[in-house]
Amino acid sequence: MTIRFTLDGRAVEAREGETIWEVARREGTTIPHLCHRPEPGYRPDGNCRACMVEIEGERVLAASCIRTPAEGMAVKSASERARTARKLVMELLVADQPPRETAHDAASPLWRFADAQGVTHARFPGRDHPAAPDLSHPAMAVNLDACISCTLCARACREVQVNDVIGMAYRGDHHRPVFDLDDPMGASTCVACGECVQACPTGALMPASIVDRETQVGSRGADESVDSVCPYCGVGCQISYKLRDGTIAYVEGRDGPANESRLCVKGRFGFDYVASPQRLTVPLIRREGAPKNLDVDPTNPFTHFREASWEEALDAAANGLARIRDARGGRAVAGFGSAKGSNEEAYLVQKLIRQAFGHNNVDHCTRLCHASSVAALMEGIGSGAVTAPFNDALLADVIVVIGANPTENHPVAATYFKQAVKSGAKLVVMDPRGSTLMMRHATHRLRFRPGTDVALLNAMMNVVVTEGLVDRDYVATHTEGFERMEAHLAAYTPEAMAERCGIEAGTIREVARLYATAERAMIFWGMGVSQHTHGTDNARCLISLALMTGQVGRPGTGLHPLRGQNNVQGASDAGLIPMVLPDYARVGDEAVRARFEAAWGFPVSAQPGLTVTEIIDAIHAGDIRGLYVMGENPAMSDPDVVHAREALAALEHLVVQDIFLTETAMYADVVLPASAWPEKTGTVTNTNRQVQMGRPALPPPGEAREDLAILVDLGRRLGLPWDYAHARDVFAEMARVMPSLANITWERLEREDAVTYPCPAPDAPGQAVVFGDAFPRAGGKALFVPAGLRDPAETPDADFPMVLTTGRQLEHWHTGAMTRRAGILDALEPAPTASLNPRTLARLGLGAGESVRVETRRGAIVLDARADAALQEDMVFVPFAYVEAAANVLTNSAIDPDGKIPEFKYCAARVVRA
Ligand SMILES: Nc1nc2c(c(=O)[nH]1)N[C@H]1C(S)=C(S)[C@@H](COP(=O)(O)OP(=O)(O)OC[C@H]3O[C@@H](n4cnc5c(=O)[nH]c(N)nc54)[C@H](O)[C@@H]3O)O[C@H]1N2
Ligand SMILES: Nc1nc2c(c(=O)[nH]1)N[C@H]1C(S)=C(S)[C@@H](COP(=O)(O)OP(=O)(O)OC[C@H]3O[C@@H](n4cnc5c(=O)[nH]c(N)nc54)[C@H](O)[C@@H]3O)O[C@H]1N2
Ligand SMILES: [Mo]
Repeated sequence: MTIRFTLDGRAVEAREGETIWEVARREGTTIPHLCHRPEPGYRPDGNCRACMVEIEGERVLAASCIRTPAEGMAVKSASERARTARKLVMELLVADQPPRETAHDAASPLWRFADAQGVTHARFPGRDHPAAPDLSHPAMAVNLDACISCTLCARACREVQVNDVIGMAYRGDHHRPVFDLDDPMGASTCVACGECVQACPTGALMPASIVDRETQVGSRGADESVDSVCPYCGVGCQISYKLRDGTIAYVEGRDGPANESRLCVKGRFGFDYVASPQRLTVPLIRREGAPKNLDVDPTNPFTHFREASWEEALDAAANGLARIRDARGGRAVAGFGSAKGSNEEAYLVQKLIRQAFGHNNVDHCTRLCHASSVAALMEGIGSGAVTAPFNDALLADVIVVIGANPTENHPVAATYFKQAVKSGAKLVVMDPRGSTLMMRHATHRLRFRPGTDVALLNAMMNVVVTEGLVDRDYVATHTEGFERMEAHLAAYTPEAMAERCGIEAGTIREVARLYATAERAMIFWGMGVSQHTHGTDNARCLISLALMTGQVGRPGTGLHPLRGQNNVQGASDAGLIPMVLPDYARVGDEAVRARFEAAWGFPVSAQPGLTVTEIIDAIHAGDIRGLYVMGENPAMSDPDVVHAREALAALEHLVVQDIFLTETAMYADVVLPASAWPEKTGTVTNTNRQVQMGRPALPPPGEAREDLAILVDLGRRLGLPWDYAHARDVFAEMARVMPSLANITWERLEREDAVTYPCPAPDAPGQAVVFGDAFPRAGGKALFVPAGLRDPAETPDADFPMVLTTGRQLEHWHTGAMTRRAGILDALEPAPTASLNPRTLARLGLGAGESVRVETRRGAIVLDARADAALQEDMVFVPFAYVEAAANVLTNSAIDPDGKIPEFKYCAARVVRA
């Protein structure tokens, strides 16, 4: 229904629910606004009165941000009365501000609108209680003397990000935002997403990087603003880099399809790694005889390396690999590509190995990540990507989050889950660790035993079957193999599984019913599901559960493995996988090879290549002698990393292309200094299947070069006839060989910034929800694949009585290569910790903060104990970001037979006083 009314004498239309302010904006009429933010998720509040308009026949003026028009209404936004009233409001607000010359944000909306209305100073006296600055947080400066109590920060914190840290307190003149119980911001439970800073219209809340520490004078002004995408996680938040004097002064969220202007602490405050003094700025060649170990100081690599020209370094890099190929055959060389780079880079890395070495020994961190999920999804539904975007959680009645910790690892996706709960959705969190913030928002918390997902999920499916909750129509029309599944499930009653998974049968029944009977339910999962020797089985169960209840293919339903790296979806799509070519085309399939051979003009090997951990083993066996690593840090991220490091040291020739002298680069023969994400052009694909455009804001430092250019030069030196001059040339080739990119062109991405695949037409939006009609399997039907119980590869015993689980923290990225060189992030989490239940600590006679030694059959590390009451008593959790206590010294390299993913989430350990 549309409402017709007039705005300043012009006939205009409003959609149902649209406010006068929104219609005015759409019509190009500027109405000042301070307490209102047009971004999705912000509720208009109408408290600041900066947006008042006159409505014919009404005695008082109306706040246009909350007022919806009525049919036939005559609205005057520019009448004398409206303008005078708005100007008075500004004068009153300005009276209470620090003077313009010492404003905390001279470019704030408040000062911009004041200027536009000719308000430079106030005729009224100001408040006499200026607040002292709160500089307790490393990322944000709080200066409440500029606060106008508009409540935007509180709405940002409570309603948009749903972190519930900021509240409005006190009365009258003293009404102002407080953190928790009026704590200093830095001592509060703030997770530093910075949404409040982005929302604040006055400079009361500012990124600390752009206010002077002494005077608190600052400005959000920037010389230039460059639109790009965040380089951290798979959410794919759109950002703007705000540049000043050739550096990134601060970052803001943009209204992208995945993030709708939201960001997390890393995407907002984690960019100074780019400017780290430890950036690689010149090519390096290992000094003759320098030992291959970790005794290299990344601030001074010249003990082990010498500077080289690009010519010399590229020759050395290529010749070393070519020599091995010519002497021992191409299979003696392998490659690791990157999920932190662009699609175009990933595509060229896989092509480089396939074309220059004639085989498929090329893989990347997807192997350590969702390889098992993808194996199960390909087998079950014929496609490895998500069936629906995470934002659709807002449409779901029931949301299941299993083995994922999105408040820390996909924080912006988590905001949608939390918002859904606020508006009534049920949230089921299944995780052995109760410590995840997501648990706090859950309506159903299942803190089950680690490694028992199959037992729990089979029991849930048993309930679905035995209680008649199967969606028989859906099963009949969209699936196959259900009878076998039904028979298989008979043994897995909740009563029989309760002890194994540590969850009462009644709870299992309740959650199964909740999911099965929901109108719309979505499942999100992460590494807690995938990183097991039975990871593929875990994912098979999730797929079966969704299929038998018909919870796929409609809005608000679906299967969503939350993809991890910013471009792991894209790198996988691009074929950076040893058994498949771009778009998951099997190397073993003759027709597939024929198609690629025709497109590429070189023979493609029919033999699947080796995976990340298999390559490490093949190095130990002497079968692989040369390795090219672009943008990965296996010397920290691989399981049983001492074994992996020994392999790196044993190589005849290792080429590492990175932005830092990582632990992996320390073993290199040639180090190629590359471009960080804000220094390059390229596309990335996020967890929602949204292909997005990344743009450069800065040049690479020193002699460092764009990754793509390095790759092309390396390819040429290996004899490849490559003439790509720009990322768009590579993208064009990708679009020719990858059906998934149909109707997505470089020009379109430059124009639209993001397009979801699959996309039906050049001018149509992509398909957000897929498989409503059929699955991309022969016959169009999805397949049920039963999974039985299997123990983790190494279970606790008398010597190693505890379970070690590893994972992440909000502030750090994987191996710490980037975030431990990001000042604010490292200040927030400066040192390695082992989380233990306080009762476990007491049993060991230890206190929080004391040093512990965590040991497994592979090694030992020493680090500080952290108390975490929500951890099970026989578990220890260690994040893997810290080289001084590298969690992967401890982990087990046993792999899942299908996904070939290692068991990062479970091995036997003991913890002792250090
Ligand atoms: N801050 C930050 N964010 C990141 C990353 C990062 O390094 N730092 N990395 C990115 C990447 S690549 C990825 S893949 C994602 C990973 O994101 P997540 O999947 O959230 O990763 P994890 O924290 O490793 O593990 C998730 C959860 O699995 C639980 N878990 C452990 N064992 C089991 C089990 O046996 N069963 C079940 N069901 N759960 C279990 C853990 O308690 C943990 O809460 O994060 C991405 N985002
Ligand atoms: N114990 C344990 N181990 C794990 C996991 C776990 O849960 N527990 N999780 C696993 C998972 S899910 C993943 S995804 C892997 C991640 O494993 P990795 O991918 O090895 O980890 P990152 O630290 O992200 O490494 C990325 C590297 O790329 C570099 N880099 C960043 N940007 C660029 C660029 O633009 N160009 C170039 N050339 N280099 C760049 C960084 O400096 C860094 O060295 O770790 C796995 N390992
Ligand atoms: Mo990952």
